Amino acid sequence: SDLRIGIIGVGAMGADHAERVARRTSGARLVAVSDPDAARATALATALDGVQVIGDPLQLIAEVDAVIIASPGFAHAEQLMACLEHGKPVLCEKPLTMDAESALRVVEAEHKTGRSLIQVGFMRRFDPEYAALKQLLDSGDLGRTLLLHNVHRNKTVAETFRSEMIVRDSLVHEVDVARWLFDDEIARITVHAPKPTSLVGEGVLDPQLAIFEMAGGAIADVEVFVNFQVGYEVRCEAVAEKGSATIGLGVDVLTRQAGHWGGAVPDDFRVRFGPAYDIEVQRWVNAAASGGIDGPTAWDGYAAAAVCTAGVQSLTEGRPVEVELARRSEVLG
Ligand code: ISE
Repeated sequence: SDLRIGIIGVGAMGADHAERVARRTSGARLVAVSDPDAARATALATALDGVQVIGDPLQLIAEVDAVIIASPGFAHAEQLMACLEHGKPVLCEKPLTMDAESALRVVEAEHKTGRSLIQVGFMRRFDPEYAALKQLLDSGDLGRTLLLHNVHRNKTVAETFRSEMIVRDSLVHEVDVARWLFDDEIARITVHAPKPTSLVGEGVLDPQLAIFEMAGGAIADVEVFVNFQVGYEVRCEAVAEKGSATIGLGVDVLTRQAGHWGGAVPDDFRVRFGPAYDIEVQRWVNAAASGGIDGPTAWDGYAAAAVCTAGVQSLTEGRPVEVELARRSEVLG
């Protein structure tokens, strides 16, 4: 029988997942949603058949088979702990939690259950282009990977999206991409900020330019610019010993018309990464049906949080900051 899914937080991403689970995921049924904005939750539940609104997110966790957490990052720690207590598989949107310390507590609590219950929403690992890039780099055809150049731009973001959120909510994706593509930890991070665009609120450092120094000696650079105005763009070029590979060029449909050539730039990540989210959720549902996960782990969420904690410090102090990461073997035995 279908896995009964509950979603906590039905803002942009939660609503997108609700629609995905309700209409495009097999083996799963959306049965409940929870959101502090009751009107928003009710509107969504009414639009999708057979969905109950449960005010208290912790009660929702108790009542469903598996949970998707799409609430703001600051709410994740408590909700994740409740999922662990109830033994419920959970797909948690990034960031896992707000800082390294709270993320490590989640990893330790999961470890105590003896199960893998937490999957982190680093959906890029499921994007067909990123997956092909990973496969190419792992094949060894290009030799060892030396550098990554990344570009990450949003059209605009809400006013609440301050400098630290650019690190924790946007840059965190490249943190995971670098760890995953290099299969290595980030040892040191530097986050630079040029004089900000005039199109953001006072004090917001946008764009930012980050440098990740990997433990094994490779380097990744990242431009994050969340008020780019044009549209949503994510690109990654890997430079290896015998060649380079680039994804995210968005050259799907190239037109030539009226003296111009070009294509479209999507408005946001729900469009660009739509197929990745579909694959991510379907695979998670399949795994959750037998009580587990199939993707980035709580440890990956913790490692990314540790890098972002150092990243926020680098941004504030204007210097490179060493990443403090617990020893995996000590935490996970
Ligand atoms: C957003 O929160 C996301 O997670 C998107 O994937 C990211 O690209 C974007 O920059 C964030 O605003």
